Order: sequence, then C-alpha cells, then structure tokens
Amino acid sequence: MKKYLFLFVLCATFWSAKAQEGYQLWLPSYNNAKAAAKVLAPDTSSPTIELAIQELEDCWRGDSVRLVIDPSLNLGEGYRLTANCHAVTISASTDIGLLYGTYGLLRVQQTGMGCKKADMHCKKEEMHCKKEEMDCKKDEMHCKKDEMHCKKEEKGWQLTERPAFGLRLLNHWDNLDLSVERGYAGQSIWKWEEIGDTAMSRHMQAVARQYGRANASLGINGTVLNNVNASPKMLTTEQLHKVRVLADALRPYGLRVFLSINFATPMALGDTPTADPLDPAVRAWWTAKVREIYTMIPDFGGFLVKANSEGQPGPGDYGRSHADGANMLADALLPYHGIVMWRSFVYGANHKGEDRVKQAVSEFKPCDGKFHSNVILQSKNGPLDFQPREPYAPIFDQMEETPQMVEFQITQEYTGQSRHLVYLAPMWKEFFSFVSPESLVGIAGVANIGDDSNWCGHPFSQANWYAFGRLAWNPQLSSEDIAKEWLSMTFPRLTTSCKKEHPCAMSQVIDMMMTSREACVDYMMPLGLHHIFKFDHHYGPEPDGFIASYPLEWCPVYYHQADKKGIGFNRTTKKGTGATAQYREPYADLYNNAKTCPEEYLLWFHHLPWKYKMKNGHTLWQNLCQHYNRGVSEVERYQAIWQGARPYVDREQWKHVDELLCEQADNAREWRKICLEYFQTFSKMPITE
Ligand code: GCW
Repeated sequence: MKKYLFLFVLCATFWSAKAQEGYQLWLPSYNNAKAAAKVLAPDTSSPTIELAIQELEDCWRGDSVRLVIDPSLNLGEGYRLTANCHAVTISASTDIGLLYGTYGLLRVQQTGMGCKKADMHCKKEEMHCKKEEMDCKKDEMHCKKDEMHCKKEEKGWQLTERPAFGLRLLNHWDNLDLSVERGYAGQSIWKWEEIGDTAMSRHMQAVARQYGRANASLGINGTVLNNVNASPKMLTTEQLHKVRVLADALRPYGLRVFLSINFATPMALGDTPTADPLDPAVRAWWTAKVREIYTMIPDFGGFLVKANSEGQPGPGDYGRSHADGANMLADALLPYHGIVMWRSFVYGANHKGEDRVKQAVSEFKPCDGKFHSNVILQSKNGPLDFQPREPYAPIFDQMEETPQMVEFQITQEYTGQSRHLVYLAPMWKEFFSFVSPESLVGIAGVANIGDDSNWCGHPFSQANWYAFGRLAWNPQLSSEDIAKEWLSMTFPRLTTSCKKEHPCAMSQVIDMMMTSREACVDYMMPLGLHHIFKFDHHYGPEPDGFIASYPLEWCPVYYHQADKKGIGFNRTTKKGTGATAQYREPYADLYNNAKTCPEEYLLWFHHLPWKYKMKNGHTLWQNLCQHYNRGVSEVERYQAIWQGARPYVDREQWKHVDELLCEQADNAREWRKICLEYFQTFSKMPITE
C-alpha cells in the first residue's frame, strides 16, 4: 500500500497546488501540508548540497529521497534519478549535479510527467508479486528466483540527464543606474546601493535566492550582470566589491558571474592615456585588473565584449583587429581559466555601404584562427538583429577555427515587448534546425528579467526564460513539451481542464503558445520582411521610416525597398548584395533563387514584383494581405481561447493576460493597417480582407 501512497502523492500534487503569484515563477511551492520529507544526505556537505536538502525538505511530497555523490559516474553537471516504488535516489558526480537533479525530481512531481511510467512499473510489479506469492506456496526454488527478481526491480525507472552546452548564460543588459536596455519588466533587479562591501540588504538576499533557484531549476550556470553597452565604472574596486558579494550569493546555485566590459575602461578611468590593446601600459592595466577580480571572485567567469559596435570603443579605434583586442583580454584571463566572449554584432564602422547582414562575416572571417584559445565568438541567431524571423546567421558556417556561441534574445525587443504573448521556443528551435548545437560551445540569452513583481512583465514572458533554460540544457526538447511543462507548473489548475472538456483549455493554451510566434511574424513582417519598426523604441510599425541624418541601416525603407515595381531586398548574387553567397550549400543556392527560396525568407533575399506568383497561386500582394489577416485573426482567436481558460487561472493573472491580449489584438490590427496601406501606395492594388 505504501508504494501507492508514494505514487499517489507524486501524481496528485500538482492538482492541488494553489494559485500562484507571478513572483513564484514555475518553482515548486513549499510543502506546508505535511511533515518534511525524509532526506538521506550524502557524507559530504557544501552550500549547494545544503540547498538541495532544503529544497527537498520544503517541496518534495513523497517519501524518502537519497542523495548520492559518486564522481565515478562521470556525469559532470548532470544527474541520475532512480525511482522504485518506495523511494527515490538522486545521484550525481558533483554538488551542482545534485542540485540540478533535485530540481529535475521536483519537476517530475510538479508536472506529473514520469508518473505514468512509474505507475505502470508498479502495477506490473504488483501483479508479478501476486503471482509469485501463489507460486511460492508451490515450491522453494521459485522463491529464490523471486528474491533476485525483486532486487532487480528495486531499480525501478531511471532518468539520466547531462547538459548539452558547457556555457548556459543569461546576459543582462542592466545599467548601473538601474535602467535596463530593452527591458520591459521594470528596473534592474541588481540594486547596487543595497549591496555593500561585505553584505547585502535582506531584499537583495531574497532576490538573489529566488533568481538563483529559478536559474538552477533550469540548469543555467552563469550570468553576465551588466549591459554590453558597459559603463567603465563596472570595474572600479568599489563596484567589484559589490559584485563579489553578489557572486558569493549566487555561487551555491551554480551560477558563475561574468561582466560586460567597456573596452576603453583603463583610459576612461583615467589610468592610461590610451586603450590601444598593443600598448604595454594598457596590457599591464588589464592584467592587474583581472588579478584583482580573481582575488575577490576566484571562480569569476570572464568578460563579454561589445567592441567597435554602435559607438562602443574597441581595438579598431587604434587600427587593431578584433583578434588583437580579444587576445589582450584573453591573455590576462587565461591563468585563471577565464574566457572572453567577443560579440560579432558589428556593423557600420569599417564597411560603409555594405549590406548590414554581410558585415559580421566580412569583419570576422579574416580573424578566424587568430583568436587565442579562451576566446569565444558570440553571435546573434540571425545576421541582422533579433527580428521576429531571420534566416540563421551565416557566420555560424564561416568560422572554422573559432569556438562559437549563439545569443538569443529572451527579452522581446522586436516581438511585442512583454505586451504581446509570443512564445519564442519555436524560433530558437528553428535556429537549431540550421545550426547544430554540437557545433557550439555555449548559449546566451538576453534576459527579460526586471523588478516587476512577476519578474518578466507579461505572465507568459516567463515561459521564454523557462524555455531558454530548458533548451540550453537540452536543445532536443520540443517546444510543445516545454510549453506543457511550464503551463502545468505555472497554471497548475489548467491541467484539470482535460478531465472535463474536449478540446480542453490546457491544449488550447498550448496551441496558442505554439502558434504565437508565427502569428507575430504574420502581423508584423511576413514573408521575410524585416526591421520596419518605429525608430529607437522598436514598438509598432513605421514602414515609411527614413531619417536622412541616420545611418541608412537604421531606416525601414532600406529594408523593405518597396517601390512601384515590387518589394523586398535583393540579396542574391544577381544584381543583389550577394549575401546569399555567405551561406553553406545547399542554402546558398536555395536562397539565391526565388523559385527555391522558402517563402518565409522570400523578401529577405529577393525583390519581387507585386504580381509575382506565389506557391498558393495567388499574387505576392494577395499573399501579403493574407498573412497580415492571418496574424490578426490568430490573436483574436487567442482572446477566445483565453476566455475558455478563465475557470482554471487565478483571477488577477487571468485578467492581466486578458487585457494584454486585447492590446495585442489592437496592435496587430494597427500593424496590418499601417503596413498594407503604405505598401498599397506602391502596389496600387486593393487590400483584401
Ligand atoms: O538590438 C540592438 C538593440 C540595442 C542593443 C544592440 C546590441 C545593447 O536595439 O539596444 O544594445 O542590439 O545587441 O548590442
């Protein structure tokens, strides 16, 4: 009977979980209903192991859990869960593996996934035992066999997990004055004034705890605390003391701290007359600074650098290459195993007039093979700038000797800014269908976290933080499974809808999430259109955007190139910019030819007549109208879906999402109206409903 109690508790938990506040994120709630679970701790202890024990005592609702550290398992940061019908064992090679395993187990409890397997196993075992009991009555021998079998059965089901990427990082674009660049969820969570030389406020301790739990629950293992448009003040001794205090608080959760640096810091702080990376005084400054950092933070991760990009200083200011700049920092960091993540998001300066999407390759390809071993090139998923849809960035095809990592944008700068429900996992999975995760050493996500009470602004924006972390751990997971997990932990009552109705609210909400990114592409910029956002803030449409004093590559008209002949950017090798040639085959050829170019990228690579015949037999203009219409009707459909979810969601949260969907639908209609009416001035064709 006892074993069923275990399973019952395991499976029933998430039905009964109470409505959650947004602050709780997807994390398990504390177990105040029953006595603390029995946790059999390993022999050794550490702050990380203490956290694992604490989480299990507070949140685990089953019987005993055994924690085992066994370095010979060779699991690295991974873990193994072994459950039989009586108890669970979490084994790992490292302390952090144990903590990750703890959250893995709690996820099984919260989502009910894994229960089915264990349940079937137990049913089978019970039937077997009944039979054995009868047999035993018959003969002795049989009983011995049975004993052995039961020993085997003790193993139960097993789950072994290891992270796919070594570096799984959040990038905060947080400034020291607490503003957050492209942040849509309030101000920075890092309240530097509340952090002293040796301690921090209770509020900051609570923030660090919840932030640490959330990231550890996903396996995120590092955080870049500040904006890539970095203040030189970040590296003052006074500020570094504060960073140390924060690093100490985050360390038990497996989070290593990294910093973005301003390349001209030694000069800006008045310590050197230049920031030239080949100048001995500059090199000595960085060597000393890095030594100082490691004295304070022995496991400091390294630097993230935006150099010679959008006005930031860099080695190019002194006629030096990116490799010169990156290697200077890499040399200073190498003795401590620190790394440099050098961004390839560079345009304008050296390549005036060249198609912006080609510039990263033009700039970095000559440096391939010249970077020191602890430099990693960090590139955005697309070649332009986090648009709702871009083809993958060809730099991932081009750098053969340089380790690379991808940068995704979790914060929704171009996808509705925490006001639109846009689930981004399908976009990131799309990238992985072109660039193999195995070819990358790491993954970074520009955080969407702020000091709003629910952390991310839109309740559904939390799903993007969650999905980023889950994909960083395992990029093979499906977007849908991740959505299911997140929903059953965040809105637990939704899962009960499937017992009552068909199709149930839960599956409808999953469908809403799964289709939401495509809907966003449709109502903003379908068929490969891009960057027709309003200037500067990037919210809303401005297809006629042109400011003579601005660089052309900031102007929407440069990207859609609509004229009386047609629309789109000719990036082919025939009279175009030749950007298609930066891709590996078969993509170079596929994209270069309008007939074979996937329609979702068509106007990214081709300028085509308004009457160009599309795959569905209709004209390009008609297709544009169809996409904009579909985008709008999808959001209207989401409003209806959310009505159906009403009985299953906390009232306040339901209302919040409902209001946001209403705004999203208004915005979608605005996008359609403004874009189609503007394009119509060229096409001269009727807008179809
Ligand atoms: O997407 C653009 C943003 C800038 C950002 C830049 C970058 C941090 O509009 O705000 O600056 O990209 O990635 O460096």
